[in-house]
Amino acid sequence: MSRSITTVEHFIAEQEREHPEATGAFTDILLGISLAAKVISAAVNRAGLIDILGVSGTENVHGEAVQKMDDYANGVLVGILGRCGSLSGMISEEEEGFIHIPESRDPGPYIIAFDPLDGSSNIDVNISVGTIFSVYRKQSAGKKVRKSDLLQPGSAQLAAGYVLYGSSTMLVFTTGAGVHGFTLDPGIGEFLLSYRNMKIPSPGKNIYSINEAYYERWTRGQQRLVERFRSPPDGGASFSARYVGSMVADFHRTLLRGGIFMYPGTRDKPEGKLRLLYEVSPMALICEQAGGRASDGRRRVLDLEPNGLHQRVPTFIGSPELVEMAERFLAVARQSG
Ligand code: AHM
Ligand code: MG
Repeated sequence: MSRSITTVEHFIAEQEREHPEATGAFTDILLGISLAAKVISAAVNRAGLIDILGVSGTENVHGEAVQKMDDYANGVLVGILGRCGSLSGMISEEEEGFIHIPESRDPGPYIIAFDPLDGSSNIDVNISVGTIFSVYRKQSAGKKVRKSDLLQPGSAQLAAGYVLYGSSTMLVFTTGAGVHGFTLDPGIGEFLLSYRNMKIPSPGKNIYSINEAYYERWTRGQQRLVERFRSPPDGGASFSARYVGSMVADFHRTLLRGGIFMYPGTRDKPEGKLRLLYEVSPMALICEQAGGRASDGRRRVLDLEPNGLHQRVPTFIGSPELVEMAERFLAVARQSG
């Protein structure tokens, strides 16, 4: 074997050796996510067979209820992470309230927020989906989980990452010391280090990624920005558009190739669609760790103080110069009314 192989388990253990103050509790969470990702990946890969075995939400040929894939992914994460002993509780896109750890267990020092299967409607058409997660330290003392433990700004994240169930399954995460990517080798069932210290190209490819069908509902600043991408001034670089409609896939491309991914507010929904705690904040930490920028159009995403578990936020994320350009266009349009 000519090249050394590093599994995610090796990599996490190495990082722990470099940070002797680490308790191991945090490692349990990352290993739990890696296990859950493999279980969800196996299910996503078999999703097309549901038509043969039974339709989601109904019964399969064996008379067993078939769960929707996002409920299934949620159950896997809650089951595996709930048992890891390092968490005080969980926040999931699939559940309205905070998920408590069973009282029989001592609460751990961390809180995790996740979107179990983002873009899940894309599964029906065999397009990539993903899991997104974000880990915080519980701030208050004692067993009780307080609002201030749950609603922390993104800058307080200890770790963030995503799993992309694409043409291959990838786990990408940061613990605040760079962004690292692991590809699942389905033959041996291990995530192997495939990208160490990922950096977003800057300047990268001139790619803008947005659902342009909402053009008429955008603010004037947003319209002008996209008009500028479509018709650059004389001598200016031209742009391409790419939009999967699955944030993890659109973000992953942006991280590797550069460009800007946007989900802005519209005149009727100024807050946009994407959720701060478990979609935008984790991607913002990854993006900044890779040298990129993430904004709500006015402010740095990581500085936003959340006001609810499922709060939405307009999103501009990617190569720093393009995100700055978006902020400038929006500011100019605001000032000129
Ligand atoms: P979901 O959490 O309900 O799956 O919605 C989030 C997804 C993102 O993955 C994606 O960026 C966005 O919705 C696409 O929305 P739209 O269809 O409005 O472009
Ligand atoms: Mg989602």
